Amino acid sequence: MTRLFTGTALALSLGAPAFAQEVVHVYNWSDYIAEDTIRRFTEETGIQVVYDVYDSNDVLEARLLAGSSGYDVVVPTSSYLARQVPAGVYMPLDRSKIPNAEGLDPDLMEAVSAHDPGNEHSVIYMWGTNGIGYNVEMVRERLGDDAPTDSWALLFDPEVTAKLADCGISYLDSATEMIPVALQYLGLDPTSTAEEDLAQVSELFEAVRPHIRYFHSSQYISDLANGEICVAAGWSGDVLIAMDRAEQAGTGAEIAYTVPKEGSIEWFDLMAIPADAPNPDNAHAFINFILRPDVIADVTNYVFYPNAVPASLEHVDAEIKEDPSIYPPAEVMENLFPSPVYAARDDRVLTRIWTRMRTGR
Ligand code: SPD
Repeated sequence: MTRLFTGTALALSLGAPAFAQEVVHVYNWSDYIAEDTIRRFTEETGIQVVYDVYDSNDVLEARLLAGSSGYDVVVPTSSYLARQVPAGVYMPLDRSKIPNAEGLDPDLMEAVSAHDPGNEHSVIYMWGTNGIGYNVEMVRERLGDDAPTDSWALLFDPEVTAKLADCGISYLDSATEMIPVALQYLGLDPTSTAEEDLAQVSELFEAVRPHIRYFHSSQYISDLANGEICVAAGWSGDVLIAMDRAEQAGTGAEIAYTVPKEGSIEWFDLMAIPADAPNPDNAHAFINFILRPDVIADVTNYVFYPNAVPASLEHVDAEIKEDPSIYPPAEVMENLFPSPVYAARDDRVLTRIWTRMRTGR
């Protein structure tokens, strides 16, 4: 989906004289920016924004590796950026053009430097967790009060999923996330690529496959909100968006989010500039604007993901700051592991397992 956030396209199509209009092409995750962020940026800088969205790191990576994507700012997850940097996908950031980066949390940036050495190519946009979104009543009706809502069993135990199949289970369409959390559920190393471990995952997938309604990484937001599905493997903020939509629509659906007790993924999405970006100065200006405390706070308030700018907290709504689904408490944080970085050869193995899960072949 592409959106042009100004009236210039219309003016040109009506035959207005051509003039050099500054532009920045941004490619970001869907449901990941506040309603007025882009408009405010254009009002303040005069730079138009062409804004496209995706819901998969693999889609973003394919476009970047093909080259000449035309994008100036992209938002990969750190574990993907880690393997894209050595492939020369990104330009080093010019920090003199991003003074607001000074306000980034040094501990979080240090954590991310494991994937982007020296934080040379990226700054943190938002971070979050993988977990389970579920419809409290629909799950209780089928599994009773003892439903394992604090466990990956809700998604991976075939006896459980068989009982939920009729109300709808969705999985993220992401091998690099669903396989690590399945390994975690099995009590194995979530980063393992050992043949025998992955064989156990394949067996598990085979058993639950008939009970999964679909594999998609953004459709679950509206489907959870309107009761089309009852359980979703999802990302923290997106499940909170579903909760919010259910409330706004007055559907009465009570949606909850849980980070399973077995442990889960903590991930960071980063802003970066492709090496062949056509408008690198505007890209730096966009990133600098986003990192302004009031601007990034608005995004957090709208998308329910934490950002990495501590000074933004004074602008973040109290109920968001205090929500443990958004800012996990220490005991949950201790149980999180970073998204694994996969080499190309491991990727092929994971993709094969995932294709079989999705298609049965
Ligand atoms: N709607 C925005 C979702 C952002 C999800 N980021 C991906 C994290 C991958 N581990």
